[in-house]
Amino acid sequence: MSKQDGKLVMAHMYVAIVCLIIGGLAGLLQTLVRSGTLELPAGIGYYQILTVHGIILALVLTTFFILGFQTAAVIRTCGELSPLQRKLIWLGFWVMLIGTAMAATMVLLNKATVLYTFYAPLKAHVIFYIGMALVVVGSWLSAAGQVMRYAQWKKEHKGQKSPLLSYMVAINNVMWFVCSIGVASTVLFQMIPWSLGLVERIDVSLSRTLFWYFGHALVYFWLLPAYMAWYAVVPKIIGAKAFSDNLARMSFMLFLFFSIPVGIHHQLTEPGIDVTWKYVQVVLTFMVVIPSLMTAFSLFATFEAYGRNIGTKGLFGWVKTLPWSDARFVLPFIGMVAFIPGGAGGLVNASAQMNQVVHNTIWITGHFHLTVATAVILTFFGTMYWLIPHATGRVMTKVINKLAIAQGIMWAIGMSIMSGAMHYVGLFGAPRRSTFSTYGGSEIAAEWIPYQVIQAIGGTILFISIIMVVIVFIQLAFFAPKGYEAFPVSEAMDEAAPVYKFVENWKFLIVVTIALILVAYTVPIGQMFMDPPPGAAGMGEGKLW
Ligand code: HAS
Repeated sequence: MSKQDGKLVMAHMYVAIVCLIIGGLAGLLQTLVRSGTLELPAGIGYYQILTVHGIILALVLTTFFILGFQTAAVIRTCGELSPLQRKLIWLGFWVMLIGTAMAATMVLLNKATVLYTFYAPLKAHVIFYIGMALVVVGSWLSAAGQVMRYAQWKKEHKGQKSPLLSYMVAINNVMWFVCSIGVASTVLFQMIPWSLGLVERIDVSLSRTLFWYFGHALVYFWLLPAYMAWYAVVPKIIGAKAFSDNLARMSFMLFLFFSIPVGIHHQLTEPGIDVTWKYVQVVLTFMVVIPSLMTAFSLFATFEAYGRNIGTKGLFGWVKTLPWSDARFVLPFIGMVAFIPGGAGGLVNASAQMNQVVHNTIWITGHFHLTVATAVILTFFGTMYWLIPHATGRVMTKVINKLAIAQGIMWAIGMSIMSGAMHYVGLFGAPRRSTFSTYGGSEIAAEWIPYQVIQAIGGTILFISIIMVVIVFIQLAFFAPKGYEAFPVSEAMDEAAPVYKFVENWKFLIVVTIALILVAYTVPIGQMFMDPPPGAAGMGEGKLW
């Protein structure tokens, strides 16, 4: 990678690592406060810390890392950026950074304690909303730069199959453009006028629906870069070929179709949305599970085929052939394993009847700590461990590699303890998003306390793991020996097979995506305008339900 592109990628990584430190510290404080072991100093609220934790980790760290990684992936597979494309990505970076600074300032001043799901009825200072809007606009600019590079490649190689990684980046970005219109609309047309006092009331139901139209696709915006690494990078690291290029493209196409028209599965307990539309979106949610199952199949097939090719015997003999002493493999692998229970928990959440048991309990927090905070983030760490030396012209050493593996294992231990306790006690009704309380001496609430202590133990181990990530990062960025670390990209076993043309027919992809969104959302959103749910407009500001 050229020096100037290395700088561009690293700028994103620096922001991501700073976010990890701040957000991780906020997470540690939360588990300590929730378990009753720590009291925050006067003037700092539990929900303020929770807002910092959610926004900095779930929204800012992920977006910067993803856009940096995707930029590197497009450069690696399509070639150098044009000056215009590079400028667009830099512009996007700065706009996001300014937006983040504005939003963060308001949160620190306690003027935007609205959690990372910042829909109504919680209200923030207008500067917070403008800041978040800038983060979205900045991400559009950066994504546009990447998509332009992919389009340029397509133009220069008419009739040829595009590089898999760049195709995946294009899918993720198109999904991002379409879904972030939801959050942009609620911020621009509802939250900003409300926060400025231009309107007295806004429709809470509509605000939540527009947020979740964006919010569920957001989780796939996090997941797909991890899948990019699983499909296209990890096979190269183990010395294998990916199972199938066509299958990978097909799975990404299905994510584009089904990631967005499913947001109402976050609102299954809400009045004001007709049960028919909840049913439709639950069915679509089960459709979005299919590409994940295809991914699981493909990964097993890649690992097993490689092992058998080099002559291992027995049902699981191939497991021994995997590179267990290479952090670039071990961390994403732990992520894959975590995604099995994480995804299974998602199926529970999406099943309407079981959702009644787990909704708004700390089970949900357990679910997303397995999915985004383990499967995705461990894959991102594993990716960082070759991407940073690749961008800075250094190489991984044996000692750093060992530390990186230890970091991944610590993460797995800490998260199993914390997320396990969250899942378990969630089933006994322990609420999410609540600080330490005995609920007036309630016997049931007393049973939750030991599990909150277990969560704090897990959280502490995770924080130690974060310190290890920072050490590895600093080593790789500034002190590791100079050299050349490749950006690993694997070939597929069916490389020579003809590609299914429709997976790259963008008119077809966009028409199907929009048609499914219209089917899933036209009537429920229409009903909100024509027949607002009782009390929707009058829930008032500042209430936390
Ligand atoms: Fe979720 C809530 C349903 C996946 C994140 N989810 C959340 C929230 C977050 C989140 C952040 O239906 C909380 C939002 C909030 O603040 O309120 N989720 C699902 C479903 C899936 C799913 C059906 N979620 C994710 C992913 C996330 C994520 C991915 C982040 C990256 N989720 C829900 C629902 C709610 C929800 C409801 C709302 C609940 C409520 O009431 O509030 C599916 O996509 C999951 C499909 C995946 C699988 C697993 C396939 C397995 C694979 C592993 C391969 C591993 C291999 C390892 C091959 C079925 C791909 C090899 C191993 C060897 C041993 C060799």
